[in-house]
Formats: sequence, structure tokens, C-alpha cells
Amino acid sequence: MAKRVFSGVQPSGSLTIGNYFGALRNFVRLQDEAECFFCVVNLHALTVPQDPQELYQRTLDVARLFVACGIDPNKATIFVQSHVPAHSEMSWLLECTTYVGELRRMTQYKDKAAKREVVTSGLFTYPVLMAADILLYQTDEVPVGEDQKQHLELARDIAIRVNNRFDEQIFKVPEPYIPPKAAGGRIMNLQNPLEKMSKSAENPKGIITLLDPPDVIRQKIRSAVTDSGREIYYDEENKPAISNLMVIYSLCSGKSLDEIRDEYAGVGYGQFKKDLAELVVETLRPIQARFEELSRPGVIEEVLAQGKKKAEPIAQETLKRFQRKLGLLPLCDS
Ligand code: AQP
Repeated sequence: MAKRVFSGVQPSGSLTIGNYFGALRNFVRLQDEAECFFCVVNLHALTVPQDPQELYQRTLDVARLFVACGIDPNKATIFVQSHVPAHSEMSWLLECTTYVGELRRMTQYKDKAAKREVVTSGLFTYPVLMAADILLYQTDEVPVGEDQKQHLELARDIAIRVNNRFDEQIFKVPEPYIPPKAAGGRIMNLQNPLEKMSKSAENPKGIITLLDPPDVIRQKIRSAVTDSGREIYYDEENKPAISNLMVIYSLCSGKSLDEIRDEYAGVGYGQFKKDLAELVVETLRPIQARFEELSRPGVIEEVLAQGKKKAEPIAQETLKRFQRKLGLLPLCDS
């Protein structure tokens, strides 16, 4: 049987090239070799305040971008998290098997909580909802960027704990698929190369979104910070800004980091940035064109309705099985 793949993306902002290279591009590759479930995780986005109209629109836009980036709804199941209530139900059951100490160790929680005055309990328990998303589908592999590694380890720990408790496999123990940093696993912010490029970043100059117009992309790359010196070579520690731009160049062009270093020996940052901007524009051009086509009313809504139909029975089966194991009384007709 083909392996099963699950991954999700939050509609918490306009998707960035970090989301694309770290996650979406691998989703496209995996759809030909696995049974794939790709979810717009709108419940996760609620862990921080969202404008309702924007959340609604972004949920549709993330689904459109899935397809625009090359995910084929005839090969992979694309759906919205809140359309399958089993995610919320499973999350509660797993919260009751997860320790507060485990959640306190999550670095993403610590980072996000440190930036806010008010922290919701949803932000704290977010990794449990993510575990529920993954475990409901008996997932073999989860393609994610490096920032999600710790959450995935927690999902594995929860699955192992539940399986051990009942001495049988209630959940498959999922494996992560995380590209190395130089292959897109962690694209950094253009204004602060020590920080991850995040779609919810406060300063839009530091991120390139998949829907940025060409001139905006050119401007953002032109004003990207660089390191001292004018040589172009990959050195994450001493030249984090240029190393990040080289990774983006490599991912857009297919050239290795060594080839790029040789090509730009003695050329300087200005020309390198100009060429990089054109490469990014050309990489995003077909995605943006396809996105426009998918904006016709009803098109993506139909994809999502079909996706829910395929996802829900699988999620329900796992949920029911776990509920029975826990001693929850079933309805007499279920
Ligand atoms: N900078 C990045 N480089 C590589 N991969 C990345 N991902 C996110 N940022 C980068 C990967 O994209 C997928 C979807 O992410 P998510 O929506 O679940 O949330 P996130 O990881 O918190 O992504 P953001 O963009 O940073 O969102 P906000 O700003 O809302 O927190 C994941 O596989 C992630 O690893």
C-alpha cells in the first residue's frame, strides 16, 4: 500500500517563499508517490487574533495556492481543518494524554508568547491539535519545514504513549520529512537573516509572498540586508544574509551553492541581487497566473467539498476507535 502523507498550512497571512520551499514544493513531489492529505489548518490560525473576514479569504487563498503551486486535487486530498470536526474532538482527547511540561518546552510557543501581551491557552496547546491532525490519518510521513520538527517529535511521543498504554497500535507513529536548511528547510527573513521568514512577520519588507507583484519582489530583494565584504559564498555562521539569498537562488535556479559562488566570483552583491530578483519573479510567475484562474467563484469551494468527503471517514474511523478504547460510551446506533 502507498504510504500516507499529511501536512497542514495555517491561513495566518499570505504564504511566503519559505512556506513554498520548506513545505509546498515537497507536497507537489510527494503526490505522485503517496496518498496525500493537505489541509488548510484554519483552527490553528485562531491561536492568535485574526480578522474574521481576512481569515475567511485567506482560507480560500491558501487552498488556491496549494493548487496553483502544483497540487492536483485528483491526486491529493485538499481540505479545510474546521470542515472535519474530528480534529477538534481528537485534540481534546490527546490533551488529556499530554503533559504540561512537554508543552512548556516548545520553542515556537516560547517565541510567539514572548511577542504578545495576552497569550491564549490555544497557543499553548497548539502542538496537540497538530498531533491530532496527523494521527487521525494514520500518517506515515509529514513534510514540514525545520521549525515544525519539535512539534512532530511531540506527535510521535503522544502516539507511542497511547499505543503503549493500550498495548496495540491505535496510531501510526509518523516520520518527519524535513529538507536540510540549504535545500529550503529554513528560509530566513530578508531584513533579519537570524530570524525565520514568517508569513505573519510585522515588517513586510523581510518576506516575499507568493503573490507579491514583480516590482515589489525586486524592491524587497534590492533592500535585503547583506553581510560585510562583497564576496559571495555560503557561510551560514559568518555570512547569514548572503547564505540565505544563495539558498533562494539555488532553489529557484537548480544550481548548486558552489556553482553560484563560482559564477559570481568578483561580481559583487548588486548584480547578484538583480539576477536573484528576476529568478524569483520567474519562479512565481506561473503560480500567480494559475492563482488568478482559480479565483473564479465556486472552483476552489468544490475542491474543498470533495476533499472533506474523502478526509472525514478516515478521521472518524480513528476517532471512534480511540473513543472506544478510552471507555467513552458510544451512541447505541454507532
Ligand atoms: N521560513 C521557512 N522556511 C522553510 N519552511 C517554512 N515553513 C514556515 N516558514 C518556513 C513551513 O511552512 C509550513 C506551513 O507553516 P504553518 O502555516 O503551519 O506555520 P508556521 O510554521 O508557523 O509558518 P509561518 O509562515 O511562520 O506562519 P506564522 O507566521 O503564522 O507563524 C510548515 O511546514 C512550516 O515548517
